[in-house]
Amino acid sequence: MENENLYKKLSKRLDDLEKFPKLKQDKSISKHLDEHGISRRDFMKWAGAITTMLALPISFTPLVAKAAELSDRLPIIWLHMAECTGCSEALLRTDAPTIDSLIFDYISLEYHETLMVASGWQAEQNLEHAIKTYKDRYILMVEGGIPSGNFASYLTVGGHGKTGEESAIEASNNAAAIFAIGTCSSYGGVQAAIPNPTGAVALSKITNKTVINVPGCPPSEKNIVGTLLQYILYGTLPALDAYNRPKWAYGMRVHDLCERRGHFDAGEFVEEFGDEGAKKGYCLYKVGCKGPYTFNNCSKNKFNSHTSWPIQAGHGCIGCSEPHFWDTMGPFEEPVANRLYDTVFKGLGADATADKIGVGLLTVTGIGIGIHAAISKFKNPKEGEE
Ligand code: FSX
Ligand code: SF4
Ligand code: F3S
Repeated sequence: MENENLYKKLSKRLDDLEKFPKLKQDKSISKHLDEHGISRRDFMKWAGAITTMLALPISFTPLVAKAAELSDRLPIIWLHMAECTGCSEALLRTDAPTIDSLIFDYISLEYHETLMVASGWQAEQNLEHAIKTYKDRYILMVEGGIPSGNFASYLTVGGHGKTGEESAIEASNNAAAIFAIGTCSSYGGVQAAIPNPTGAVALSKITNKTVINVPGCPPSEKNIVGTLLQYILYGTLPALDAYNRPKWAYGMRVHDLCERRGHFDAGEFVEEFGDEGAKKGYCLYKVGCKGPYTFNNCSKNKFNSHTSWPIQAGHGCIGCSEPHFWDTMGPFEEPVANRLYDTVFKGLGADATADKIGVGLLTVTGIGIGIHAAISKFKNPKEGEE
């Protein structure tokens, strides 16, 4: 019954959205995909996978497909701040176009500095025009940390000499929904690492509006497109965790669904890169894996059309979707447990007892989860509908 009501509610939302004019495309998504050799069947299969990823019943697949179909009704403005453009690359640079990247092609991207043809004055004008025309209707996606305050001029773009901070504030003020794409925009990222010479901050620090964080350096294409489709479907914010990350994507730790987890539980570890354990695919904890402290769905979704992900490739997770990971998760190829034991969890043990790690670390990560859950409870949860 609950699902039936939700189904009706989402259908109604999509019907309303359908009444808005198409912003740019004069073709349907089926045609767009067809031109790239993707069949309707593949598209529905993809929609089914997204439905499951968004924690919706599989019977909602047609709705998710329709949401993708209607993704050209919502204008999107994508701003680049201080970063490496890896977030855009994650979405676009695959050897063959994926459905996720094709959706990105299909949406009405009004402004995207690295993809648009315009440059110079024309580019500035396009941004101003898009903000004015679609005021309070557009989705703002921002990639990169934002040099701010006295350091704002470190990011100055265009002939008008606007700082990134000014552009981001203006674009945020007029947006219907705001997504911080990537760890830099979500928390400051590598720019904000100590000593943070450009005063880089997260997008959420320069606006009072709610920012949905989609961290990862870079985030997976699935988490970017999933967040967009979730918004198209509901028209509201998703349920968020303590760091404003959508719970459907960042609700579990990398460690929880890791393919090497059996080895962790059995106490089978890679002792150094290239050893016998590495060849056998043992757990990477002792060579620095931060999967037990990192909330993200990489172990389930992987990257590049489900091809691989850091741990499958043989390196530990470096905690790239956690706040301040450059400062807190390093050194990347050493276990963090020593520091945790010696500081926060004084005296509980040390990594010198790493052979008993299964038990020892589980206690620590158990506490970690407890803390995470506690923060989520204390903070106003800003629950949306799931
Ligand atoms: Fe790079 Fe995006 Fe990392 Fe940051 O990604 S992949 S530095 S999250 O802002 O371009
Ligand atoms: Fe996987 Fe890392 Fe956990 Fe080992 S410590 S099971 S490699 S996430
Ligand atoms: Fe990042 Fe770790 Fe996933 S390093 S990509 S959160 S496996």
